[in-house]
Amino acid sequence: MSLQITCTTTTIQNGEEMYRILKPPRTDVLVMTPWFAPIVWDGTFDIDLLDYKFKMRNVTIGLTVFAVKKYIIFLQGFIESAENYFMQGHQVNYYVFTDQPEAVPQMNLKPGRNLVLLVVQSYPQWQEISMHRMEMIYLFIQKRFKKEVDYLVCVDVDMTFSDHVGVEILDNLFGTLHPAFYDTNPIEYTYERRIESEAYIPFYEGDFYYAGGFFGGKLKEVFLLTKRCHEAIMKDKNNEIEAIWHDESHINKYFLNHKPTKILSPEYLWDNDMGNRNILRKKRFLAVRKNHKAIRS
Ligand code: 4GW
Ligand code: MN
Repeated sequence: MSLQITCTTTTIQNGEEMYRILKPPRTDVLVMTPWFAPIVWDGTFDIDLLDYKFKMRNVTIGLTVFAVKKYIIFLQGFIESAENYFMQGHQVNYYVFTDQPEAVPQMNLKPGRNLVLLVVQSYPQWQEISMHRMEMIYLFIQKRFKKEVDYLVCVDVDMTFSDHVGVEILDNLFGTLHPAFYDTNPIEYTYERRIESEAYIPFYEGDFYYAGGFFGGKLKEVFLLTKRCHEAIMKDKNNEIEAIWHDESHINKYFLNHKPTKILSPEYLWDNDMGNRNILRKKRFLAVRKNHKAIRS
C-alpha cells in the first residue's frame, strides 16, 4: 500500500529527487515541538501522499464560521475563497452560524461541498459574540456535527484563503501559531496573567501563543476543547472577570494542559499589516483589512 502511494508522487521519479527525503526539509524554522507534534510549514509535507491517505478514508471536513451582525459582510468572500483553496478534492460541510439567515447570499458550491445555515442569537457585547462560539460549537458537535463530519476546523470569518489549505492541517487536535508572537520571547506572550481567571497562566509557563481564529481536530477533541473553554468562560463571568483576549486566552490555557498533536505555522494565519518574512513562503489564510470603526460600531 505505502509503495503504491509513493509511486503516485513525483518524488520517486529520479534518484536526486528521492534522495531529498533524507534531508531536513527546513532548517530555518522549528518543525517539531518538544512533545513531538509537527509544526506545518511549506516544504515539510508531501500533499499528494497525504491527499491519497485521506481520500482512502473518505473523510468529510466541517468548517465552522460565525457571521453575526455586521460580520455578515465577510461571509461571501470567505466562502468563495474557501471554494478555491480549502480542502480541494475532499468533502466539505460549511457550517455558517448567523443571526441573519436571510442575508446570506446564494453561492454556487463545487460538487461534494455543502453549506448549512445555523441560526444563533446575537449578543450586545462583541466579546460575548466571540466567546459564545465555544458554546455553540460544542452544542452542535453533540447535536449534529459528529454524525456528519470526521474533522472540524473552526476559524474567524474576517479572513480569506489565499493559498492551499488542505489535509496536511488535520490531526487529533491542532492549533495555530499567532502571527504576532511566533518568534517572540514567551515572557511577552499576552496570556491571561491574573490568577483570578480560569485562563491564568503564570510567567515562565506556556510553550507557544496560539491564535483564537484557527483551531480544530477530530470531533471528540474539539468537543472537549470547546466545552472546557465555555465552562471556563462561564466561571469567569460568575466571578466578574473576563480574560484579556477572551476565548483566545482560554484556548491558550487549554493547550497548555492538553498539548495539540499538530501545530500550524503562521502561513495559516497571517496579517499583511505585519509585512513579509523570509521564513514565510506562503500566505495561506489572510486577515481582511477592516475598518474597525465602521464594522464594530
Ligand atoms: C467589535 O465591535 C467586534 S464585533 C469585535 C468582533 C465582533 C464580531 C465577531 C461580530 O460582530 N460578529 C461576529 O460574527 N464575530 C465573530 O467573531 C466573527 O466570526 C469573527 O471573525 C470572530 C472574532 O472576532 P474578530 O475577528 O473581530 O476578532 P479579531 O480582531 O481577533 O480577529
Ligand atoms: Mn478575526
